[in-house]
Amino acid sequence: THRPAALVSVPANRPPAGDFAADMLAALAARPRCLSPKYFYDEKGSALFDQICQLPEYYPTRAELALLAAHAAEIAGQIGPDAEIVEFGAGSLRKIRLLLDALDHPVRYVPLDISGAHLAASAKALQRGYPGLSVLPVVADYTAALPLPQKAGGAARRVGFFPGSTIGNLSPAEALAFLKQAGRALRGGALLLGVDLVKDPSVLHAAYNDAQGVTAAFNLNLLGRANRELDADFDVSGFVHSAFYNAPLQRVEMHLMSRRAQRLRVCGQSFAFAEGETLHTENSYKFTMGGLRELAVKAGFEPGPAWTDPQGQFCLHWLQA
Ligand code: AVJ
Repeated sequence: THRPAALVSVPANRPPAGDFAADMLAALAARPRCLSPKYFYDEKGSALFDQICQLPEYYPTRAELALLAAHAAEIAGQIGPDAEIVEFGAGSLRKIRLLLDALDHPVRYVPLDISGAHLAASAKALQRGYPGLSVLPVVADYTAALPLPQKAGGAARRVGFFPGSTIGNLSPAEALAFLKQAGRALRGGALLLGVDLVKDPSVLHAAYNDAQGVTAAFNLNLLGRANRELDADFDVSGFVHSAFYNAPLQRVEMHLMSRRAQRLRVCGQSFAFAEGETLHTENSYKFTMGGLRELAVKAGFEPGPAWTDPQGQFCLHWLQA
């Protein structure tokens, strides 16, 4: 395919929404104590997450990459020529390469991510490999609002890519609201959505309790981040990583559990933790094929083909917007 000469890459320059200090104070004052997982992703957290994706126990990344590699041509056929691709929660931009390599003349790629420095570096590296593609990184909390630029001139359609089962971080109500919003932004195009599937709880448990302790470090980094960025004095060794599958709610929960009764200060305010008390840091919802399609229909999409592996670990859904 012939690509135009190198187009300009606009640097990531929008401040991410969200207020770590205010949200942490609110979480500590609430019962139960619960904080959004978006605060995991400072530079250190983003690097730890990339390490999680390489862990032997953490199957979702490998399963999804294998699906993308196996079905790239078919997916590219669904996307069609001259498309603009918008990726939500783009991270290190590994998965998109499999799609870009299969696509017929993609016009523009717009990765959205909350982690600014990480996104800028990844976008720069991607741009080097695809000199003819316009790459426009946008730093954004896409769960709060979708600050999408106008569709690129010359783009036949706009297709969203939301891989990694990141949608599993949202409650069912939030996921529905996000999908409705994404559907409006992508109308006339489609969303390629990757979701982790309900499976044997022991497999899920291992994926979030890896032997090397990387997931524990990722979870505990939230307290380190608070100490670095907020006026906080968490004793990181006074908390332990706790992750388990909540079967009735179809989700893995991650918590930081206090090892002992302790007091700490954040932004001049004092808080107490009892022994065993937790800060709930993440939900990771798991889906069934039917459940996801039902959710997509509710949000106004028309489900198309879905690609899954023989073990039923992970699923990529094509949803017409
Ligand atoms: C990026 C939200 C999809 O839920 O599996 C990995 C984050 N947390 N290990 C997930 C995560 C602990 C991940 N998502």
